Amino acid sequence: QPSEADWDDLWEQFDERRYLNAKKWRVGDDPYKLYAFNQRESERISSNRAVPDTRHLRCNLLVYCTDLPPTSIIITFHNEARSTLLRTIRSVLNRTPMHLIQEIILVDDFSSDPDDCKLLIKLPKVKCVRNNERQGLVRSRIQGAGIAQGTTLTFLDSHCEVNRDWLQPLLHRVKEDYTRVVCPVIDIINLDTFNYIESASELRGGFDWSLHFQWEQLSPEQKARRLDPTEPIRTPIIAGGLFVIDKAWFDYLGKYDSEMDIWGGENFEMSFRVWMCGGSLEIIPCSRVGHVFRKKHPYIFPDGNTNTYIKNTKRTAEVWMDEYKQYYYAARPFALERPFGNIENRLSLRKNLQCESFQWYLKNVYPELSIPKDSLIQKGNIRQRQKCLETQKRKNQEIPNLKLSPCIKIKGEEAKSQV
Ligand code: LR7
Ligand code: MN
Repeated sequence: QPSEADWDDLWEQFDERRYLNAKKWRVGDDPYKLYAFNQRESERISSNRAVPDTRHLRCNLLVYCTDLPPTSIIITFHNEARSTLLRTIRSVLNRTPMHLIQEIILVDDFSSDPDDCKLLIKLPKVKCVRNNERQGLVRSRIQGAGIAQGTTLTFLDSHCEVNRDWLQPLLHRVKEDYTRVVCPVIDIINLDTFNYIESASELRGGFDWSLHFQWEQLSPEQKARRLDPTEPIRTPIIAGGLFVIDKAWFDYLGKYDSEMDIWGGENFEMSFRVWMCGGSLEIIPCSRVGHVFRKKHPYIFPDGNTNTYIKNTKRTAEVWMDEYKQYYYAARPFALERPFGNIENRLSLRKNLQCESFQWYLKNVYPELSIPKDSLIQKGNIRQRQKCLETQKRKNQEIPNLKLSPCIKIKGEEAKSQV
């Protein structure tokens, strides 16, 4: 670890004030306008600030492998505030043993100002690559992973602050078993005050059939079974932004679905894939990282928010959810008619990896997700005397024609709904 004096030298060379001052909030401007959090407050807070140690006391008793391999930290961003981006990096440099950092790879996803990223390469370990076109976070992460030299990849959002000893417990779990994909507990950095707030640790990731992510309390039984508060929590899904994965395992599992745009859905795709193809997901209570949670996106979605989310989740449903995708469509009928690109590659990936079925996932990983009884989608025939409503598949068209014709397709099944 560099000495205190060396650090001071480094920061002087970097000239933090110049970096921050060039893009400062100005009196009279709406401090929420550019980033959907309080830019003014963020700039008032030092990049070097301490954060409260939010870990359980018992975490101090744990001992981690001493020969953990260094990791490549990958941070992608599109028009991130300089103050938060810098604080993310500085918190990493301050609170991570240097020998565990292979490099910090910043992927600038075509932000308006290339200097946001470029000026940061003066900092130790920091590299910067820039997309010459907006790619979205998925392709940006693939890009970052592609140049990573470490044996593990550590992904972070661009507005985080890591807590004390955050990295060791994550790397330790992956070293023990490379098929584990592990996340810290995500503390809350308040978007108005930038206070660092401890979040509940007995939570895991869950979702509903519309593929909407939500944090879930552990059930009373799950809580009762946890004798040790430092024990990892197996989670059906990860929030998406903050995790460590073995690099070879990431590559082997098919990285990410590179056809996913801008934001959203990739955490479902990755979570289903990891579980169904032989890995596991867990949250490590002794690792804590703060994140600025926002209420809206500060950036533009070229194809629109909803369209993009639907495209990404529809690709997930089509590739990974088998017959259960009907419940996704029932929850999001709008998705039925939306284009979602070609999924051949992802289907053959799934086949080659010989992954389990979605039914297996539901049974073994997320039995709490109940199957809707009154789904909007019902099976049956629509019938008028001897005639039935039948579909005629048209070439090159997803939605078939409907017409009344003699009921030929009925095979013993009683019509459920009659006209
Ligand atoms: O076009 C883009 N290009 C990018 O590089 C759009 C975004 N980004 C970057 C962005 O600068 C940020 O660093 O991608 C990161 C995530 O975007 P945010 O911070 O605007 O979104 P978020 O915090 O709501 O994102 C959560 O869900 C996303 C779904 O696609 C990703 O998985 C994020 O990584 C994820 N963040 C977390 O998991 C942190 C905890 C939040 C929760 C729950
Ligand atoms: Mn974020």
